[in-house]
Amino acid sequence: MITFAIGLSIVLLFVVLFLLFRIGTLASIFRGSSQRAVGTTRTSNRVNSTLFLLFLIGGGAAFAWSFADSWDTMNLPLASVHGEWTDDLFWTTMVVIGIVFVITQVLLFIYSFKYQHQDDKRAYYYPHNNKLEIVWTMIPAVVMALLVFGGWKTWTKITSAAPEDAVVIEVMGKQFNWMVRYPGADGELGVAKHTLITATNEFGVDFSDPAAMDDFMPMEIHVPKGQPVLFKIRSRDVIHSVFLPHFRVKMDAVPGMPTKFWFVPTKTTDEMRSETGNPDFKYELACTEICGRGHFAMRYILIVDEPEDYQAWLAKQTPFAVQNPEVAAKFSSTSEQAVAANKTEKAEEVKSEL
Ligand SMILES: [Cu+2]
Repeated sequence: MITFAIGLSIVLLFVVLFLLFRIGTLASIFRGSSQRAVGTTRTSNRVNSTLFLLFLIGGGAAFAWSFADSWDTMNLPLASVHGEWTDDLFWTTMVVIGIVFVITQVLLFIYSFKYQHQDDKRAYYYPHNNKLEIVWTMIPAVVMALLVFGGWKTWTKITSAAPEDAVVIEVMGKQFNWMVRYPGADGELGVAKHTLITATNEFGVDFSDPAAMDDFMPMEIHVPKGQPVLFKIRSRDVIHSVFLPHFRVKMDAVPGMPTKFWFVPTKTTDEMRSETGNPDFKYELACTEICGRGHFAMRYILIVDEPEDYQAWLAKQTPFAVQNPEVAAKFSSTSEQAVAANKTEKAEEVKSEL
């Protein structure tokens, strides 16, 4: 509140100063002292044009500093195959638009300074030039078309269908954590419905589906190095977004609309630890959609193993149906209608808890 009050007083102070300046100018015009008015304009011209120049220098320095300062956090070491394609695309686009940005901004501010009003100078009247119009329309059009075409090609490659042998993992976002389900030995995720969600059966897995019986939900994601991994993404409530910055993976988790993303990890967690020199390094799955007040807490650890370590980890996992036999049992013992009624009740409970 105090900050707001201070901010408001500063704004009001500026408004008062501006009005005083305006009144001074108007008064001098009414008094008929045109010389004074011109004098004021000349001063304000000089002040403004100098400010333009200072803004160019100050803004340029701040721009360069912010780039240099956050370089390491912006450019995380890369750990996936398709990440190279997206990085190439990103940097090509960045260089092209960066060059244009710098040239246009420098010219804009320098010209504003150089061609400020001077009593003895007249602007050169130059209304039209077809050749010039064609050149500055064609060049950006061609460059933009090439960038868009390159982007489209990369996007098509990245979003193509996942290979048959991809490791399938379901990632579900909810307020406020990620939940992860593996298909188990059969390689097939059991059917899940949001109407079946309960406090225990958080995924809403339908355990009358045989494929669901070996599904397991680990506390960390493990994936094998060098093999394609397919994320099947869902959301239980609002829009979340799956973000694995080292793998350049980003895909929204949308309620009612399953999405997917596949990638091939190229560096194990251990390799990344020695590359970064950080013995505590861990790949992280974050939520990159502001999804509510617990958004910041949506963190899940992902570990890239050598394929044999991954197999060893897989062998140690216990299916959910084995860990929670009472949940799975309800699906076989109760009639379907009773189950459905029970579920709706429980789903309501879960909702009110949220
Ligand atoms: Cu979220």
